[in-house]
Amino acid sequence: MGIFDGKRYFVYGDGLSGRAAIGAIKKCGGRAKLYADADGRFCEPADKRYDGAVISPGIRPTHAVYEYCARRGIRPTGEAEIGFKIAEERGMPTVGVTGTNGKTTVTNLIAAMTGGVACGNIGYPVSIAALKPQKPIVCELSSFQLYSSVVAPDVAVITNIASDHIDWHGTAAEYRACKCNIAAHMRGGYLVLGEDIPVGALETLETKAQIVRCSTTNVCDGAYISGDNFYFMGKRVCPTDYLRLQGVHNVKNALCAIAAAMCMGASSGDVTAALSSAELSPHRIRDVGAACGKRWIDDSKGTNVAACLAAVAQTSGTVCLILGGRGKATDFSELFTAIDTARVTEVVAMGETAQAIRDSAAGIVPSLKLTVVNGLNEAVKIAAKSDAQTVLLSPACASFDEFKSYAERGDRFAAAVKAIGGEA
Ligand code: UMA
Repeated sequence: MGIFDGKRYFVYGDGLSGRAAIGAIKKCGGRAKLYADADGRFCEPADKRYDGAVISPGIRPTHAVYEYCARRGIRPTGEAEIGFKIAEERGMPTVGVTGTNGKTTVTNLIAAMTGGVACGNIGYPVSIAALKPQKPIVCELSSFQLYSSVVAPDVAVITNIASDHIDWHGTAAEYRACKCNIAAHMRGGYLVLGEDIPVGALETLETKAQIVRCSTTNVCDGAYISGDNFYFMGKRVCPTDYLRLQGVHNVKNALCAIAAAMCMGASSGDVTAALSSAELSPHRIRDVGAACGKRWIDDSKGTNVAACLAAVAQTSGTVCLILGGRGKATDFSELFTAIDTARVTEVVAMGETAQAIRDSAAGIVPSLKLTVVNGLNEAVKIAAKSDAQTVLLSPACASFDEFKSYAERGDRFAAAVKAIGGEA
């Protein structure tokens, strides 16, 4: 296949997506060279004639590579765009899923409901998935990917919009605008909107797609709950208690998935089977055992305020909340304004954001008991002494100040709980 026949790209970023893009472009007839920062500095491509630049999602808009492309008239793009182009060329149906939270759960559910392959930001590059035997592509798309890539899925989903990644995008408006990009280039098809999208958050949304709504409370043109059943466009799908995943946020995730999958032609049977066999993502509100007379919950994947609040809502009894890590220009006042201090009786703040968390709590909930610690192990030791019934690690921050990933942070949390006597 030669959709990149005669095309020359440079790929910037030697990570998962950069290496996948190199392979995909070459397999499809093009030429591509890989570059990445050397000693923390921009490494200028040697050759000057390129048809495009594939820039990795972790690279910020302020990086010199974007300025380099602008100066030379080279169009910046992303690995997701390469993947979607290949999928489209091969006639594979495509779904794109974005949003602040719930992306991975919704992506996995839609893939299960449609017999598709879950890929993208989830850790499996879409440009690899698109070259495998034909199946529907169900791609999780981050705001970073939607900054550089032009995609036009058959069905797009925006699960919800809250505040995240402000350090990367510069402003909340820019972050929201990138989310809206998921539907900006669609030539038809469907755009599924989850119910937690604040009025005004889609101010830049322009799309030719048909809007499909989701609601836990009202009958709507899309997926909704009536009585104890899930419905789609007036047709009963299945009882709500078929959904294996717990928590209101997962009911909202399920509605998005039902709407997207049924827009793709999935049957009630396909949808029901997927809802009743769904597995929780690792490190998302996972009980890792009992120790020191309390339950310990790993929500290391809770890397923003909205995710943390959803985790608190799903946790029972009084809670000692472990917060902190690497900030994303996070506004912790959103957390302390919303938090119920009758339930969250204690906070342990760790990592680079510990002082900002302490300052924010002191201004809004001065009576809340809060301890600043150096790192996760110390946080676990302090939490073990609290009076709360549950200890919840839901940091509302990225992990990169102390760990390689949120998964490593969650694994280390579980190990620390085990070390103080944790039992399943
Ligand atoms: N690099 C530079 N200069 C920089 C930054 C990076 O040269 O300033 C280069 C380095 O060579 C480095 C490489 O870029 O090795 C890393 O690229 P990357 O950070 O874009 O990461 P990838 O390995 O390509 O993984 C990316 C996504 N990473 C990010 O968006 C940060 C992965 O999402 C995704 O799974 C993968 O593509 C496949 O699609 C991770 C993520 O944390 C899990 N996503 C964020 C999130 O979910 O919150 C958005």
